[in-house]
Amino acid sequence: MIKLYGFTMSNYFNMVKMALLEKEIAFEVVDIRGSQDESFLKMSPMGKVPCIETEQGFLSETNVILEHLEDLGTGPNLMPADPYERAKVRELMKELELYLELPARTCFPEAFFGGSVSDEVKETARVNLAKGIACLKRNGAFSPFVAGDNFTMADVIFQYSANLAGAASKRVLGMDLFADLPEAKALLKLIGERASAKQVAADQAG
Ligand SMILES: N[C@@H](CCC(=O)N[C@@H](CS)C(=O)NCC(=O)O)C(=O)O
Repeated sequence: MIKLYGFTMSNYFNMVKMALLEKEIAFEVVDIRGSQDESFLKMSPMGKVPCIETEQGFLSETNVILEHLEDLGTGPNLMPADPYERAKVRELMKELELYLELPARTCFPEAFFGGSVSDEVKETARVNLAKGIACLKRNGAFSPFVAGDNFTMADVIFQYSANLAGAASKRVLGMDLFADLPEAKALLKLIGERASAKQVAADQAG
């Protein structure tokens, strides 16, 4: 059985957990934080969570794990069969990580961990997040899911990036990240109603 390493407050961990639940793949959780311990680096070379342990070995990096789960070929399809459509979903997955998650993450120390970030970091985050949202507005379908009619791996990433990015932007930048993209707010709500999202939320609440 697949082992999922990480902790419930990690949004990346929750992406993989949602994908496992959606694809009805049996798994067990190993509650662990990322670290630079030699033993952990053997499982996850950058010392980050999540990583998974399969019968063949370990895998890290969330988008790679999500694609691997799809490649196992079981459960509901979370990627389109058509190569171009599949690539478009991958494009959105990448855009969400690079242009939404990562700029928002620069504000996390102040938003969630009791630290503070400099005005320079905030200004850079504000500019980059505005570009990321513009990209999502241009490239996302939101009909109702990020890539179109069907729930895909892009929605898995969207759910756990957009929720924290929205909260961090509000707290640190005083910015309503999705003011110009109400479809994103509606989609967060829609995905939040799925059984997988409810399970993730329940596990988070302990
Ligand atoms: N690129 C990684 C990022 C994962 C990540 O940043 N995980 C955080 C927890 S949400 C972590 O392990 N941080 C510990 C660290 O950076 O040392 C992925 O896609 O999985």
